Amino acid sequence: MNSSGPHIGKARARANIALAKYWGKADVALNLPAVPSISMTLDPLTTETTVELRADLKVDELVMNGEAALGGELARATELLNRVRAEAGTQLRARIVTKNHFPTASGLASSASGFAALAAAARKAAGLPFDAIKTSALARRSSASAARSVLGGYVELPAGVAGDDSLAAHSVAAPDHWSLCIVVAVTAEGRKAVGSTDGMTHTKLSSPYYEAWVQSAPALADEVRAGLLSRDLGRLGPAMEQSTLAMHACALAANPGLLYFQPATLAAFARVRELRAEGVAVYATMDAGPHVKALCHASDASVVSQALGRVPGVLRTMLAAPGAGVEVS
Ligand code: 2P0
Repeated sequence: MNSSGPHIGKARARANIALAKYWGKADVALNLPAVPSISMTLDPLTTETTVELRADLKVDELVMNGEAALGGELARATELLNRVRAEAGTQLRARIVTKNHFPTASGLASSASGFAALAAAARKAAGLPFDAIKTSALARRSSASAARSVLGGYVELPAGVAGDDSLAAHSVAAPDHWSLCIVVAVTAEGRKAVGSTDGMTHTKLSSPYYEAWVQSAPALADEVRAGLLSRDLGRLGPAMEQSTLAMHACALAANPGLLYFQPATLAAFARVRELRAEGVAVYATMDAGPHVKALCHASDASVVSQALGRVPGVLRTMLAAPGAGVEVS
């Protein structure tokens, strides 16, 4: 890396929703997923991150949403920076300032947009040229879903092969390929009880259904991809619902079982199926939390949003559309 001049990188990345779910790791040390996943990158849920490499710092510093972060969050950022420093040949420590522009408790994780933005900003600060594959692989080591947020539109992260640290996400289709919408039905406030990484480890160790999930997930991802490419919601939607429910069935069967549902979760899921019976093309998905995310055509978004907003226990709804990949400046 050139020692002169300011070493600053800025990046903006968006959250994503998995249409075919990732759950379980093929290699814990390299954070490689055991199954392929396919997602939609989401507007307007963005994270903006600035990384400044400075000679006057002894340790990395992290400011998240205006507050100094320490402990595990800082350690995860330092791990990513250490990989960038090794590639760029620098010892400089970093000051990281990151801000989430998410609606309060949106029900969508910020780790995907956060690590995608950090990976891109850190590489830029270190003078490394933009490279979507390397940025995605770097983000994936920190959080596998973050590999997908590096790219815009519809994105796939294949299953990993133990020992192969090069795994990165790739584009399935651009944001304007299809104007789908995600309606998030927020059903609870606050942080989830069991984080995704711990939940996946626990599931692998104790669920009798884990191997069945890993065996069945690729065919579901194939259906999701085929439905996406042919713009066939009647094909994509059922495969997405099955992927969600199979992932949760696998986690529910762990010992003790991982129960991410709240009563309002099931009520909202049921409402989505009722809407479908009434003729609206809408399908439900969930992540490792209690919120329901409904996938529909953009033209049906207000009908779906109003219906889900009236479900008892749904606190509010929020809309998201296909968004761009990481932007570096
Ligand atoms: C997904 N989730 O495909 C799945 C569906 C949650 C449920 O990716 O351990 O934060 O950091 O790689 O990426 C959330 O897991 O997990 C996730 P790590 P990550 O979106």
